[in-house]
Amino acid sequence: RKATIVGVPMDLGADRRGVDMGPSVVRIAGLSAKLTELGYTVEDIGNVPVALAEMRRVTDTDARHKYLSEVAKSNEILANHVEAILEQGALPVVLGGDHSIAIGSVAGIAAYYRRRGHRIGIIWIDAHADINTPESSPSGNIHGMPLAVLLGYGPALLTQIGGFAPKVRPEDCAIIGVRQIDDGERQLARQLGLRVYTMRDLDERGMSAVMDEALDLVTRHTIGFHATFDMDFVDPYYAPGVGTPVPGGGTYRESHLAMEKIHDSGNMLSVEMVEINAVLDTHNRTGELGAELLLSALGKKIL
Ligand code: DIR
Ligand code: MN
Ligand code: MN
Ligand code: MN
Repeated sequence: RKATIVGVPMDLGADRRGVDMGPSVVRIAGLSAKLTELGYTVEDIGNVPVALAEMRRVTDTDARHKYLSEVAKSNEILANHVEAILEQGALPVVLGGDHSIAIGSVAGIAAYYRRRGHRIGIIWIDAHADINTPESSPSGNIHGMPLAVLLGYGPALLTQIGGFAPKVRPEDCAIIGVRQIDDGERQLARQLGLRVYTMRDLDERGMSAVMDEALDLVTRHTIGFHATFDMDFVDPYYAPGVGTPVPGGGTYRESHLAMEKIHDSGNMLSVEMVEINAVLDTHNRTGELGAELLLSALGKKIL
C-alpha cells in the first residue's frame, strides 16, 4: 500500500487567515511516521504553490468570488498532482488549507477515473453544505462553494479545471453533519435532490446508520469515493482550531467512527483534511485530531 501526501497551504478561500498552516500542523502531529507504522509506504511531495493575500497589488476585483484566479491556479496544479499520484498506484492524502482545495482534489480523481470509464462519488463531512455560488454566497468566500463547483455550478475558471464538468453527479454525493446552511444552498440542494444528512439525522439515527446509508449511496454507481473532512464538522469543544466554528457538532467518537467506516467500506479512493486553523488552535490539539482522523480513515484500529 502506497500513500502520497500533498499539502495545499490555501487560505484565500476563507475570511480568517491561518488555515494555510494546516498542512504543517498535521505533518508536525506525525502523520507520515504513523502511516508508515500502519504499513504504508509513504511519500510526501510537499506543498502546492499558493499565492499570499499580501502578494496582491490590486485590492479585490470581485467580492462575489474573492481571489478567484489565485484559487483556480493552485487547484489546477493540485488536480495534476492528484492525478499523477493515482497513476503511480498510490492513495492521495491531501492536507488543506481551506475547503476550496476540494475543487482540485476531486478534479484530479474524477479525471483519472473518467479516462477509465468510471464515475466517482464524494463523502463530504462538514458543518456546512459548501454549495454556494457567487450569486448565492453571502460572503464571497470560495470555501463555501466547492461542492457546487464540482457539481458544475459556479465560475467556469473553477468548474472547467481539467477541461470537463461536472466532476460528480448529485446522486453520487452525500453530505454529513450539516447544521449551518444559507438560503441559496438550501434551494440548490433541494433542486438537485442532494443527500444532506444534518445533525438531526445523526442525533436520531446515529452515525453508524447514517454512514452505512451514505456509503451505500455514493458507491452504488461509482468506482468509489473521495472522502473530504472539514474539521468544523467536529464540535468546537474537540476542535477549537477552525475558522468557522458552529456549536452542536460531531463528537470525538462520532468523528472517528465515520472515518473507520469509510475505511471499512473498502471503496475510499482518496482522502482530504481541511480547515484546520493553527492560529485559532490551542497548542496543536486540532492538528493532532486531524492526523488521528486521517489515520482512522486509512485503517488504524484499536485491536
Ligand atoms: C458560508 C460559510 N456558508 C459561506 N461556509 C463555510 O461563506 O458560504 N464553509 N464556513 O466551511
Ligand atoms: Mn467545508
Ligand atoms: Mn465547514
Ligand atoms: Mn470551509
